[in-house]
Amino acid sequence: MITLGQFADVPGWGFNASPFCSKVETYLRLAGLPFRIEPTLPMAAPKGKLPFIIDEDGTRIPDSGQIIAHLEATRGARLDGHLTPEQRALGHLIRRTCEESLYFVLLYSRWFDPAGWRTTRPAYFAGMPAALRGVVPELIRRRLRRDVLGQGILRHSPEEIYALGCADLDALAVTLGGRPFFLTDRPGSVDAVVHAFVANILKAPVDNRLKAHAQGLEPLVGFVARLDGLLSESDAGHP
Ligand SMILES: N[C@@H](CCC(=O)N[C@@H](CS)C(=O)NCC(=O)O)C(=O)O
Repeated sequence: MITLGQFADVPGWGFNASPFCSKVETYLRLAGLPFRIEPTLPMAAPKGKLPFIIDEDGTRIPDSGQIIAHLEATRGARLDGHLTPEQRALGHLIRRTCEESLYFVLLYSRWFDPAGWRTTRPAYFAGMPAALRGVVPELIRRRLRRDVLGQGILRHSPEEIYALGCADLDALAVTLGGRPFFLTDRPGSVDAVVHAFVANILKAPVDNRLKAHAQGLEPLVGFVARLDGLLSESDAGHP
């Protein structure tokens, strides 16, 4: 069976706070591939980031995109085999919007927006021994600050950062329009990507302009509900 190495779900949230981990978990559930979750930390991952998988032959594969490419190549193109080159290209652009743009707004909202940090700090580190809980969160935050300053988003004002994220959400909502899924009438891996980000924004108990904006975008709210329904059905079929 495939082993999925990822963060443990956040206590009280009931889902994975990492959209990259959530993406692979959703892909596996939609594809109907049996897997087990191994809660772990980034230092155990081949490239120092989560998620990674350990395939049945023991191969360790990091990076959510590479994991899905590997599974599509070795398990009979479960979700994306029917896509045309144009649909694949559009999927690529949608994925990049989520992972290379919206992700950093999400990161800001949880680690650097003071209101977000007041919620995420106790939630993310609840399971940590008290002696470490006073130090480790600030150490991680310091490294993340360096990362997002380098990436650039932290150089903007809070208003500008949230405006960037809302523009990504608007573009996703318009791209989806009245269709059930992003590329065809059945879910593909890009739907697992968008779901991972938008559901995370909608469901996390972190209130900010990004979440309020997402709540007002009916196509995206409906999309998350639709995919949640499919995931419940696929879980029922694979106990
Ligand atoms: N390109 C990677 C990104 C994975 C990623 O950024 N994971 C974050 C969690 S959302 C992580 O492990 N961060 C730990 C760290 O930076 O130390 C993928 O698609 O899997």
